[in-house]
Amino acid sequence: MSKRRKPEFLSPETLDKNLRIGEPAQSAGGLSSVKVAITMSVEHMGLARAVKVLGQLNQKDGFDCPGCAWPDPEDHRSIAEFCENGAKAVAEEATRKRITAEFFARYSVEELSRHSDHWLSQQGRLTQPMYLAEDASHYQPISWQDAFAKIGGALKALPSPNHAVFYTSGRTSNEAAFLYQLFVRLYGTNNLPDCSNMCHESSGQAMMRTIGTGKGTVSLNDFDSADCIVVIGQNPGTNHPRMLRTLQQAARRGCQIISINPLAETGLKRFKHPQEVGGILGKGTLLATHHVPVKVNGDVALLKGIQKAIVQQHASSLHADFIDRNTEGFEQYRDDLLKESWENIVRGSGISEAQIHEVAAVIARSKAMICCWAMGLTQHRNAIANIQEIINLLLLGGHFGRPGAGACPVRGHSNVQGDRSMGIWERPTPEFLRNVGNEFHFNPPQEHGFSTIEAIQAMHAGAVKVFVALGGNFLSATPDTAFTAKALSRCDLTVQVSTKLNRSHLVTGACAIILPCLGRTERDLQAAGDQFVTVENSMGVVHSSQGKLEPASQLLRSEPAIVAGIANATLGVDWNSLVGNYDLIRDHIARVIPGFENLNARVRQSGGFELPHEVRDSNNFGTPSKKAIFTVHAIAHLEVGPDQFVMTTIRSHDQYNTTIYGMQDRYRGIDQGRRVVLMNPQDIAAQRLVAGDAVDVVSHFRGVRRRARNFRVVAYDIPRGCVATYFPEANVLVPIDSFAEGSLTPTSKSVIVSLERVAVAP
Ligand SMILES: Nc1nc2c(c(=O)[nH]1)N[C@H]1C(S)=C(S)[C@@H](COP(=O)(O)OP(=O)(O)OC[C@H]3O[C@@H](n4cnc5c(=O)[nH]c(N)nc54)[C@H](O)[C@@H]3O)O[C@H]1N2
Ligand SMILES: Nc1nc2c(c(=O)[nH]1)N[C@H]1C(S)=C(S)[C@@H](COP(=O)(O)OP(=O)(O)OC[C@H]3O[C@@H](n4cnc5c(=O)[nH]c(N)nc54)[C@H](O)[C@@H]3O)O[C@H]1N2
Ligand SMILES: [Mo]
Repeated sequence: MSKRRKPEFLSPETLDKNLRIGEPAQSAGGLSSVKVAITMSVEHMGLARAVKVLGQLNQKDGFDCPGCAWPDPEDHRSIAEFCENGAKAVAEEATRKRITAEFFARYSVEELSRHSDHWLSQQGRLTQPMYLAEDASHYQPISWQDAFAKIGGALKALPSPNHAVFYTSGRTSNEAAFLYQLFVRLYGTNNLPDCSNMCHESSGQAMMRTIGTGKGTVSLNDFDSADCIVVIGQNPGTNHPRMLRTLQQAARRGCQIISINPLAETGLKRFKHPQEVGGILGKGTLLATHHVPVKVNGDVALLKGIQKAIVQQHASSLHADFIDRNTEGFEQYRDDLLKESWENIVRGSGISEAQIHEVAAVIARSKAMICCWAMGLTQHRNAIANIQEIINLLLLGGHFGRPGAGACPVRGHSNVQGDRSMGIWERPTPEFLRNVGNEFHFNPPQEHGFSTIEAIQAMHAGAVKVFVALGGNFLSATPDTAFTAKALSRCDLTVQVSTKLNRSHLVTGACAIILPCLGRTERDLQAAGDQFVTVENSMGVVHSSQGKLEPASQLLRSEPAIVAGIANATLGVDWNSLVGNYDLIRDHIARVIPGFENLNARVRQSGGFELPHEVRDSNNFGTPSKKAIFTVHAIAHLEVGPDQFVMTTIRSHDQYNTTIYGMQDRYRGIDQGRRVVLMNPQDIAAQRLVAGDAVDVVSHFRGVRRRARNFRVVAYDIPRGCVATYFPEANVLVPIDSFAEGSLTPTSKSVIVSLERVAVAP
């Protein structure tokens, strides 16, 4: 066999020749979303299978959507409790296409890496364990036993357990996550980075320090009584489409909805409920009553402006009682706001004083406000400040511990919140470690482990030699793709537990192993019979999930079984009985993790159960003083040189993170292309460019230039000085050493770039 591919070859960077640009859509949902859901489902699954699978999606006895973490309504689930993008996520997993050993014999790793992400994910489900030997050009089949032996051998050979890293993506079930963290800690390390490090880590850290909890403080019912909902840095129409129904119901009640986003996202303009007659025929419901087109990274300035206006002009709206009784730091906070200049606020946010006053008046009137946010706030250097300004705003009006009000970080992966509850965290608390240690009679390692960025840096420096990923696509999801590729290629062994082929299978350590696992939609038959798993949604509801489809291959194993296999080969532990009956895993969870007591009984109740929530239920803040804390943040202006822009990286309507479903970003009117840079028409003209031009995007950080080739310029309604590109194509530009202070989240939403025109061959 020929020599392996060159590790520096990452992915195709070719210009999208068939790119078509149309007008952004005026409403979300409606007939087109039904059409797309049906077409995609039937294409991947066939009609009969599609009907069967979608009928079980998000039903009480069915499986949890592998898409987003938005909760299911408690008492009014419709027969089709899913959305267009949930249907795509399911089609992607329940596809009838298969990747077999012949496929890997046909394509070398180098050939595979010349294909697009879309092509890779379209090849079907992985069906058997595969092994890439050192210097081999092709993956070859390997038995489960041999694969486990190789992994166990490599882990046992390391001089210290801290030379291994164990990543998790947030789709992993509670049961698998709990076993995984247990194995890793028994092995002797806390090197448990997860996708959360790149996602809502900033939210958790910001809230923990101010309100003493890392989780949101609202439940779905609260949306029924809110009179004002702020959606900031989040695109629910694409990423949490079921939230649009919640917003629609609120809008119909007359609730004010404020969208704060550099882009006027279609999903926040109008919504046509696909399951209502009016949703097919009518104009749809107006959602956002106010749209504030803040500059990228202008949120601290904007939020401070809103609060300054409230404190100065609407002082009577402050909840003085609540502030007195439940908070500290108000005086310094108010003094700082009074000193802040409007000039600085307007320059930092890009929003006029008049519009800030208008929004402030709406918020000041609110008796019950919910603030929802996602990645638009968490992936900046000052992400913690962003989120703490939201907390300040909520505290001002006393929007905690009352119905219809609170903080709502909208989680991404369907069980990312549950994974953290189960102990997937590189910085576990001493109490958590004590509980695990007591239950399993060992001394867990106390030293904090590597987060995602630290793990990449350690691999790059040669200090980590074995990398194991329970799901996800580490190479493409992380920042600085070229740097991360080098980091992974310096490992001796990289292991991916996966359902579908992705780029992390192609950029590997000296040796690599793919372990194919069952997905959410599939039947999980173990010694004691059919098993279900549990997950926790974005609002702390724990419920069961059970797939019914026959597995994509007889060789697939469940994630708990795979973890147990690795643990057995590494530590000699026998977890067969736990894997044979997940109730036994849940019994351990119930004893180790507060809030999960009596898990087996409670999760069998219809719809599951809600975790206790001190802040929401009793204004009991978990800070040392038991009070919520007002915080002060200076407005930081990014250093943007002449001809430079602040670039944010976003998701299209046709992808799930690094999985590309298709080439259409329907709501934004972008078709058949992903290598695009959305830009204000005046900036295009000022750069002497025209829409459609081909450019390289070059990022600038601490004197280092990084280049992403062959993008096309698209004129778009985005504030001047800002541009937007898609994740993951633009990840090569995100510097590994640029991250949020206090959470180490890569700054994927504020990258300083310039554009260089490239000549296109005729
Ligand atoms: N279909 C689908 N569903 C998904 C996902 C998916 O890829 N596809 N991903 C899942 C995951 S893991 C997550 S974390 C969530 C992500 O959900 P989102 O956070 O909604 O995803 P992004 O596309 O990153 O969108 C961020 C939004 O913030 C805006 N924005 C960008 N920069 C700024 C800024 O500086 N300030 C403000 N105020 N806004 C800004 C963008 O215009 C965009 O509307 O979705 C989850 N659900
Ligand atoms: N520039 C930029 N970078 C970003 C972001 C951004 O907004 N901008 N967002 C960040 C965010 S919020 C996140 S959460 C991360 C996402 O990071 P990851 O979670 O690592 O990435 P995904 O693309 O969700 O992972 C997809 C892969 O998961 C595997 N998979 C799917 N289902 C299952 C399953 O049931 N079990 C197992 N074992 N594997 C499965 C499939 O093989 C699939 O190829 O990316 C981050 N990266
Ligand atoms: Mo995420």
